[in-house]
Amino acid sequence: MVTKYTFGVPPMTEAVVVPQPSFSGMPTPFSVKEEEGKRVFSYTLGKDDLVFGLGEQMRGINKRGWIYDNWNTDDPIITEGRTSLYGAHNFILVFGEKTFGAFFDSPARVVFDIGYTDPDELTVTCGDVDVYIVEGDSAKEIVREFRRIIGSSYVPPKWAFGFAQSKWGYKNEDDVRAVWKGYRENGLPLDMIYMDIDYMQDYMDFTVNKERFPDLTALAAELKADGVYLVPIIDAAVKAKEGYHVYDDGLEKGYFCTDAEGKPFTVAVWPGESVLPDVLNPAARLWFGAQYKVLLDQGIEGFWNDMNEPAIFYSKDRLREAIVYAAGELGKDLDTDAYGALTGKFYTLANSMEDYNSFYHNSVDGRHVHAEVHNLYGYNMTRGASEYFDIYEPDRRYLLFSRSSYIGHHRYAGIWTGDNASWWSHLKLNLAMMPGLDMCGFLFAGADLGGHGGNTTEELMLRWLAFGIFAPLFRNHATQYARDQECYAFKNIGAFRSILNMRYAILPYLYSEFVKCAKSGEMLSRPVVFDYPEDARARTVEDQLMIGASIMIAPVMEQNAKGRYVYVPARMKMIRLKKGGNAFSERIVEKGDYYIEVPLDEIVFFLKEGAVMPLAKPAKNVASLDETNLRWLKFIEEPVEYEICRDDGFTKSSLSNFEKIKVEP
Ligand code: MIG
Repeated sequence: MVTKYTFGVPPMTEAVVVPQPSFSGMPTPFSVKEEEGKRVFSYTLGKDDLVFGLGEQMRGINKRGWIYDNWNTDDPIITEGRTSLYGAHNFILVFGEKTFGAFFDSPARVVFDIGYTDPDELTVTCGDVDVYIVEGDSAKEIVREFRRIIGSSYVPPKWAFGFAQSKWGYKNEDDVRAVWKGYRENGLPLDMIYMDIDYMQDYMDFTVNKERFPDLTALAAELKADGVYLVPIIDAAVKAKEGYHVYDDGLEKGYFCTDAEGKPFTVAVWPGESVLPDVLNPAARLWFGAQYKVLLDQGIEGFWNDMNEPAIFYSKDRLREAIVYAAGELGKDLDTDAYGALTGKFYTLANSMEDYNSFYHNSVDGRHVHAEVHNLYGYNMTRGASEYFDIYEPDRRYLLFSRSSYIGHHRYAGIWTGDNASWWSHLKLNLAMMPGLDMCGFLFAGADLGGHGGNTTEELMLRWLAFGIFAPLFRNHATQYARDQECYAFKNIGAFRSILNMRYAILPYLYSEFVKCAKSGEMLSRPVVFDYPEDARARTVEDQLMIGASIMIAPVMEQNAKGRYVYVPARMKMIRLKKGGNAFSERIVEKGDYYIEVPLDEIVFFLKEGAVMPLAKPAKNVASLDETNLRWLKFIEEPVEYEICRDDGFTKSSLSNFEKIKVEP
């Protein structure tokens, strides 16, 4: 059951698609007060209450004990003290004395203090907001109920569940071919190669640099014949250059964000001086989406949207102010305070609140200054593309995901979690985010495997992939400043082959479970306690997850570890996948603690009692996966039925094709 309470006049977000009657008054169990023009919602947590949710955010699966500032932010230095990332997913689930969900639907800043200021107090501070209190008999039911009102999740084409290689720094056709060759010649599976900003002409969206990529259509076709899709990046900002058709056309139509006087607001991002498409205006949104056509026409079927917080390196006005200030310091003998003030003028140019308060949107519900609707930008940029795909080829599913997002976005596309680093702690953070994202509808999600910033190692890469095989978005991506981290760039290629192959072996399971969950609102990845709510130990598990209906995973996430301890909350069957999934061993384990050894080329997971899981023979790509001759992992005494998705892999209309397979003990 959902109860909606409205405070003030929050801007429209279209996060919720099943309309709810609106009440005024106390959003029980929260109390509310006004403080400095803000609303503060409070709830006293029970001593042992856990708090889940918040999608893409810092810290553990249980969010209690930290403060979270939901304001979409492009900042790639993701250290433990951070409070904002690239997404704003304002749903929490309190699990304990009372178990309930709460969604704070406001596209401006929303701060969740979850036992940070006072260990027993949960406070949520924001401006005008719709608060949805979600009740149900269990955590799972509450999530189902929330997911029901926000609408069902995006399902990409099936090939998007294959393995993807990406790196900022593939500059031309030869670089792309080298990656393709590197995978194929080493017998490593591959379904996608990503194209980062260097494929464009001067970082202009929807252009292709002809010297570097003389014939993208031919290249895309050649790779696709081998089951490898090219996936180009699209940035939010449009280069402000006369003669560039996207700029000229958008300008003429009035589709860019404007300053207080109504003139296009210019910012500097990758293309240099740029303007921001006003994606909160439905006409401008669709117009921007329609630009993807030039790439679709060249055989491209997947995109990743970047820089859409929107990220701003600096604005001309602010830069001028800083330069004027610096000029005023010229010839002075600066002390350290003066030096700090001077450098501060430049350090704070990026993503400044001053800029976010200086431009406007023509939204469906009127004119808004950007800061009031900030968290909606990436969502609507991405929605525009999705809306256009529906026109371009209505029944076809395209791969689409974005860096920045808000709840509602999950209906149109997936997300990746931005610029993580090649740190073991970020592998753990990746795991911890998955269930929170799931609660907010973001099933097609994943992190840059191996880490984006900094240098990875063979061991970290392998362990990260071994976790990543259970995440829907399975992409190795890194910055141009990092050492090579393609799987063939390492010494022990055999171990990489084994782990990547296992992804394909479990793909029929992962994909079938994904499609079921996207439609039903069930969670694909869950905290262990959601399946074992009465188990006190399960409440504290921070490094294991339930994945789909049948299994629990427990990845190794420590350097030099030969294995790890696992908490098994009930009788299960331990499965050890070996040799790329071509072989496995199994052992029944009772509830309790176990130390498991996990060599770098193996994966250990746990099958629930009464459950089965299909296993395919590994393949070089999704297209050549043989799903007719499945093997079965099973922990059953009676025959059970397993529903497997038998869609064609790319149409929306075939998604409901499931086959019920009877599995004998
Ligand atoms: O300012 O396009 O998160 O994945 O490789 C950096 C270059 C811009 C940030 C993205 C990252 C991508 C990079 N981009």
